[in-house]
Amino acid sequence: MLLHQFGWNDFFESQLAGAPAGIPGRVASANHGRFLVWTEACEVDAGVSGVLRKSGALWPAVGDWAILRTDEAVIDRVLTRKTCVSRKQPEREIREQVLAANVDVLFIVSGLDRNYNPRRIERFLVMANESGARPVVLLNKADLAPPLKLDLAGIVASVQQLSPAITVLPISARPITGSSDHDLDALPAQLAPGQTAALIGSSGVGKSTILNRLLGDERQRTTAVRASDSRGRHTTTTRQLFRMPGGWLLMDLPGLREVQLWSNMSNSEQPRQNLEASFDDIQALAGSCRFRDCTHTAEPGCAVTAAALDPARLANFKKMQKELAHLERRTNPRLAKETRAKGNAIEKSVRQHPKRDSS
Ligand SMILES: Nc1nc2c(ncn2[C@@H]2O[C@H](COP(=O)(O)OP(=O)(O)OP(=O)(O)O)[C@@H](O)[C@H]2O)c(=O)[nH]1
Ligand SMILES: [Mg+2]
Ligand SMILES: [Zn+2]
Repeated sequence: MLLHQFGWNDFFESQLAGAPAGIPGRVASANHGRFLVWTEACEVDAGVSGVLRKSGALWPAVGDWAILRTDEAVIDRVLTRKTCVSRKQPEREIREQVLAANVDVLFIVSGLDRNYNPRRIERFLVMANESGARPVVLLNKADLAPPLKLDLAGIVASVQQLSPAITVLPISARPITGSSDHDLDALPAQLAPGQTAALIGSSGVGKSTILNRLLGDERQRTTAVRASDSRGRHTTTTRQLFRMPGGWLLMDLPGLREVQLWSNMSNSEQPRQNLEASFDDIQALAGSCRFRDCTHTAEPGCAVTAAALDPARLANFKKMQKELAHLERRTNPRLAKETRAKGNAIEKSVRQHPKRDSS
């Protein structure tokens, strides 16, 4: 019964059939190879079994469902994830870093101060799309709109335009005296009991302040941003899951300096399709490109390059496209070979087709 309050459902239950006995629990925080796991009976500080360590099977991440030994605080197995928020590790090494597992709603938090950057929001939307979680953009610090003379309605509309299907909420984690405008009530309304959300964004955008306000308790430390450029101080340093009033779960994450994309290269078409799916306007135009697998770079008859898109948005799309192509070549040599062959075929086809326009 209690497990459902931590987000347990049929998707995870079905993975127990035929498996050796163990105790399921949710990973609530991680610290240097030790994991705080919530089980039905208690909170356990657990390690990871030697077999799991060596096997290369799923390594526990915050939000995961883990199977513990019945007689020892040891994780033997991590259940298949429903969703997974990942990025490429910031170092040169080409590796996935899982930021949050089994998240239903990804709160993409942006400050309305000098942190605001639509290109970064676009990048987070691609990340959300890749993860399987539903993105909700939170434009925090709405209380600063009047003193900063911001056109709040205009900003909300322009973020909404980035992807018409998403939810965009202007909020203020600092209560505005004498007003209930932009309060945080809209957040719990995005989740059903047992569902999980995570707060993602740069340092200083107010993720921990939002969590504290919703909890009604100063559980997480917060620090003022630098006045000159609104940059945060990287106050939160561990990923941690919290149980919220109303029965949903919320994960606070450390602020991200870099958001390099990660993609599971199970299918060579997939990363490109996922990227296009976060750019509705580009996706709609791509259908009219002469080549079905047009990369919208230098192909003739490309409807995307011919359209009057915001140049900054198109440049951001192309930057991410390059990043994913690079990742693909580095992680899958077979795909790299296929890509080369496809490139040769396109070149041949271009040579055979007389140019119909000058794009
Ligand atoms: N004016 C205003 N300030 C806010 C609001 N929300 C948060 N802040 C302030 O912004 C600063 C940074 O807030 P944090 O909650 O520490 O930011 P964070 O996103 O958790 O930062 P990291 O943990 O470093 O990633 C604090 O001084 C907060 O009081 C808001 O709605 N309005
Ligand atoms: Mg924080
Ligand atoms: Zn094209």
